[in-house]
Amino acid sequence: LVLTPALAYLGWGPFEDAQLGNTDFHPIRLAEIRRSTVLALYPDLSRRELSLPGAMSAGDLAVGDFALASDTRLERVLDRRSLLSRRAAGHVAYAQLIAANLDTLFITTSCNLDFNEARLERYLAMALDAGVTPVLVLTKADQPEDMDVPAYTARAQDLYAGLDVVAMNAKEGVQVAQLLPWCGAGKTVALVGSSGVGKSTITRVLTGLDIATQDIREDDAKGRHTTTARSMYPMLQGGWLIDTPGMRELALQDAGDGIAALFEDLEILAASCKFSDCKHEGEPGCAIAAALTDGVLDADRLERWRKLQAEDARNSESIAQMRARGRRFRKTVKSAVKAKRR
Ligand SMILES: Nc1nc2c(ncn2[C@@H]2O[C@H](COP(=O)(O)OP(=O)(O)OP(=O)(O)O)[C@@H](O)[C@H]2O)c(=O)[nH]1
Ligand SMILES: [Mg+2]
Ligand SMILES: [Zn+2]
Repeated sequence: LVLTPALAYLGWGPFEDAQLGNTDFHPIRLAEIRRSTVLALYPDLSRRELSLPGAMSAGDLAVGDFALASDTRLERVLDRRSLLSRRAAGHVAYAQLIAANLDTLFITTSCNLDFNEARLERYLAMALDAGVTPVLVLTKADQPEDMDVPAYTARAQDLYAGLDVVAMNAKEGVQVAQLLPWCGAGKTVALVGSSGVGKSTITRVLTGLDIATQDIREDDAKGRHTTTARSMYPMLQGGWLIDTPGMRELALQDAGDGIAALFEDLEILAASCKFSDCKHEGEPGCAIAAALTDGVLDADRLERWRKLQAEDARNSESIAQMRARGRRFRKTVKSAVKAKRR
């Protein structure tokens, strides 16, 4: 298989080409994951609903995945360039896949009560962990609450050195056009954020499609979860856009690298504490404590870093434990079967 213009249009590149041996299957991209089927885009731009092979479940797949398929069935998912995932809600610890093969993540929040540093840092850590460029999109700049838009922008920029922050009224096409530098042929971007912040409003502008949006509740500025599935759409200017349902919470897992990247300045600072295992809880020679005293470190940000680290460690550990439990269980079954044979 060789890269063709039609395949390049889907976002297919040399990374995908290199994974193909001789195959008679069609190269495709997943536009939607359903309960037990997927919606696939073919290079001729036809969309087909495909069944899954027995060994594959919808939970193993992400919108944006590149894959090989027959006319009716998905056959093989290719290695991903990037993958966003979170810890799924509920008791059983498992990773929920959000989107694959992204270049950029539009982390969306409004200039109102939705703006929350701790939550935005979770999205940022998730993106950085996956090697995806984060862009912070501030919507409802036409109706800011409690402070002016430059103040929201400044707070957003303080989250991460060099972070691109774009403020807009998402209902105005010319303002949404500020996002075009991250869009265009061959690019894939996704929108994430709380319900009601305007993800689908932005999607309508960038795709020209009539996607459902809905007013938010007056009393608490919260949305109504209008979008219910993650879907990938072609953008007017080229490239692909993934709209996602609003998330109530984002629990991280195995995102240690992303957290370290987001708080790199604190990691560097902590490395110069006197004790290499310094917990920054009053030990002598603590560089973090010194920075707090000097006023160069924000106590709230330090607290958020520690909370995020602790949570990630807890969640990642329980997954490792679960895997270990699974291995022990399989071993027990195996030896029981062996004993029976004997
Ligand atoms: N004034 C104003 N209204 C906006 C803006 N962005 C979105 N809205 C409105 O906010 C409401 C919610 O927008 P949606 O695009 O449906 O929000 P969403 O993020 O897709 O929400 P979910 O699908 O529930 O996750 C709609 O009534 C939009 O018209 C904005 O920048 N300014
Ligand atoms: Mg929506
Ligand atoms: Zn210390």
